[in-house]
Amino acid sequence: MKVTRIFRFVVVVALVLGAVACGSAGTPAPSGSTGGAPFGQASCAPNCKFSDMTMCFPQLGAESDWRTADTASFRDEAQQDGFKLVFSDAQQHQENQISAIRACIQQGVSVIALPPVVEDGWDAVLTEAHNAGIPVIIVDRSVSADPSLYVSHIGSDMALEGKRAAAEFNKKFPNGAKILELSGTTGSGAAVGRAAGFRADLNANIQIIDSQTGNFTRAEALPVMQAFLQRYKFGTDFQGIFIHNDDMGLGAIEALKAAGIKPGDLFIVSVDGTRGGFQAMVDGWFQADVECNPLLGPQVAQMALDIMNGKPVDANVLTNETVYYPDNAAELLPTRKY
Ligand code: GYE
Repeated sequence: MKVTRIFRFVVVVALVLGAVACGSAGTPAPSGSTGGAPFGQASCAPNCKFSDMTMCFPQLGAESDWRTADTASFRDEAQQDGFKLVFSDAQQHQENQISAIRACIQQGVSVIALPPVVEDGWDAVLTEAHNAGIPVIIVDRSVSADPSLYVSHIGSDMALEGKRAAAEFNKKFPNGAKILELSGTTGSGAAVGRAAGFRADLNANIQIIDSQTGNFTRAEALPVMQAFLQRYKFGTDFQGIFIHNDDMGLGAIEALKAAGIKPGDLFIVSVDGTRGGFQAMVDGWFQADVECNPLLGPQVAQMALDIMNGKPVDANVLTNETVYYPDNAAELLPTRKY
């Protein structure tokens, strides 16, 4: 009896102390709570400066030139603005990203900017971040998790990129064709979106005879292209290839060259618009390169600061992009930043 009463007293005291501590420390109120500060608002709000910010950036890997430029964009921005960047490289493994996020939660970072390697499987760790009051911005690729678990997504419209690629094939082959697809990392927002957009807009007379992943890397695309060339006769069995990024395109070119295929023998459309992609257009291998901009650091940093200051932010911010062609690739190549 007595023990129960003491226990109750302890629980009540603990709850009151907890509430006071939360309030005074300025811990962000979970979204959906009534009357509290906007989710993610920091105790320095509304005057938080970049010097108050620690941004966790569990980068997904270093698989491509796009990724290298993306990493550099965040590092440069942190240096320029004077915020702390907690960087890690997950080497394309989701479990490494999850451990990195957990370490950031432990550390009590101000914000997490997450470029998710794949779309699924984030609910548990995003809930942990949410419960800890740490706002998450999903960067670059998308997640399938409930949108209430993160504040915003900043990145490219991957489906639109796929649609833009499809438009190039539709233009080139009005009477139909057979083509191959070299796809990005299985289950990644970038590959899923590009494949879906591509299929949605591709004319019915253009048939994708095979689609395999090259995991967005040059090294993995090479053997995939070699296997394609063994299985299908170029020109007769297929006339074009849709490639989900420039690095895989460069791997594919190596295999095509080795098989004696010449630039222009096949219609190739790639994605990213890296210097390597531009060079492939100059050399006649790519007939179009759909832009995907990796320089997301400045936008993400500004949004993170706005969240800390309790300012409202958009739930989805899409990057403005275009399509590049060989005709002015040589002229533009020296101006490319990645
Ligand atoms: O296209 C590719 C990279 O997620 C948009 O990932 C990004 C993609 C990009 O490896 O090169």
